[in-house]
Amino acid sequence: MKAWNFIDGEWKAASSGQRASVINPANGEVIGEAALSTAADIDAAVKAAKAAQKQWALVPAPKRAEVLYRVGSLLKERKEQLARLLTMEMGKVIEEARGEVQEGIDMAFYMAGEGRRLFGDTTPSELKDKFAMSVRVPVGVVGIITPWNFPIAIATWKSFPAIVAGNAVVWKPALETPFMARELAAIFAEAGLPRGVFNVVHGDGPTAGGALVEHPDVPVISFTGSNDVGRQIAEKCGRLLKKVSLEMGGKNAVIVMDDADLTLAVDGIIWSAFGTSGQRCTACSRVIVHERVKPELERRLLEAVKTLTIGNGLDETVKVGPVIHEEALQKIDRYVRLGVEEGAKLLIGGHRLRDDAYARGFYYAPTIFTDVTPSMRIAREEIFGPVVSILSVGSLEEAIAVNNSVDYGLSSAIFTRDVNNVFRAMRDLDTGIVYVNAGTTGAEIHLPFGGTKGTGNGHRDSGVAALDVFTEWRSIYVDFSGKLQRAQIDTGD
Ligand code: UN1
Repeated sequence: MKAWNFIDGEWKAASSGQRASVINPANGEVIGEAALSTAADIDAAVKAAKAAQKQWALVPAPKRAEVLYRVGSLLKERKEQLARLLTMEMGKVIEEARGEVQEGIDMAFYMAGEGRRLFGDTTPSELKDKFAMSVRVPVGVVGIITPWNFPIAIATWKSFPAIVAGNAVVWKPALETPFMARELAAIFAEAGLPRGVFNVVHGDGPTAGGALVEHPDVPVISFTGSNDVGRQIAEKCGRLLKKVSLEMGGKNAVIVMDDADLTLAVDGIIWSAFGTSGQRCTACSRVIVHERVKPELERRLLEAVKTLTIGNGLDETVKVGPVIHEEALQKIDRYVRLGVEEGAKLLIGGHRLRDDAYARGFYYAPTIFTDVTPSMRIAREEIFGPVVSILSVGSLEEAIAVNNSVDYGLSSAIFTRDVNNVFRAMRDLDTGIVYVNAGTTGAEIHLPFGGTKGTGNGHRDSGVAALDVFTEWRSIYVDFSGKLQRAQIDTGD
């Protein structure tokens, strides 16, 4: 399999001729190769996008939306095939891969609806015979940079609103997962999107991503990935006065109060901590439990972890797949060693899986630490693997304070049956997403997705909020009085 660039409606190898191997994390096999592009390829894509965007912006938005409806239908038709390919390049279990493709389908139909909305405001003017309104206008060429953990869903959160709003896109997907990008580009072409409106350039972050960020004809960058890279992008965009939307890490917690339904809490924790092998920015990596139920919760979590089947995600019975690559395995393992050094107690896991069945893939045992304190690094830093830390507290106030004490603010969850606890948590948890009696993952596409503090920079993906990233507001005043009327002065006072 090959994943070449998609520029101006054509498949092209990188201009340098370079390519990178794509590895299936479940078994270490090379499944194909992707173009390893340079600034020249980015430039070609931006040129094509810039030319195409001018025409695309003139297509009525409801017509633009018709392309998205067709994209949604094609994604739906190919859901199973896409899900299998997704599992092969990324490793997540097939059921989750289907869910991820579904997220793209949902986004297509939802954003297509925006073709007939894209609402602005009309508002009275302070002057006679004058009309005032605000409308959304496209920004031009949008640069999108996405991670490997959601190779298609995150791209849909960003490209669909950009395209329905009349922009053209240059997308630099993660090099680990180029095939979902290839499939999405092919679907756009089949759905009748004019050439040049959606372009894909594969490559590594510093070279291809860097060139996209720096390109003078790309006024907006939308990035999902690590905090470190996000900061570098923000610095560059700040210097270039570009609009930049950043969606970065999380250190998401599930709070379990002493009145919680523990069976439900365990289900929520296991799903959100070990689903996608913990490689979601929304993954639960902390459990903040009321001390009265701590022993019982630990006992039940241990029991539940032992039932998790680990292996190749294409096997329907497997619940936890591999992590993305060797480097990720080593990072996870370093954090686990650090947790032990810091004095946390390892309840279960804490090692990579090396038996025959796992030998060639990248597998880490689901890991639980307990007696973790809020100042330990394993309780503060994003590990991005199947590792969860249990911290105990004596009250709701303390639980909320511990939740809020980290540098991130993406998602949080509380299990309780007390309505007062619920409303306090809804008010005081400092995260962009709050769940009540559910784990920390599972955001739906029609709500804003993003977080506070180190998780982002105030923008949101998905939902109508995403349109704010990909449009400028234009305020328009129409004076039909036939004379000069000066605002704030000729108001007749
Ligand atoms: C991510 O991990 O970057 O809420 C996205 C969720 C998914 C999206 C996660 N719908 O867990």
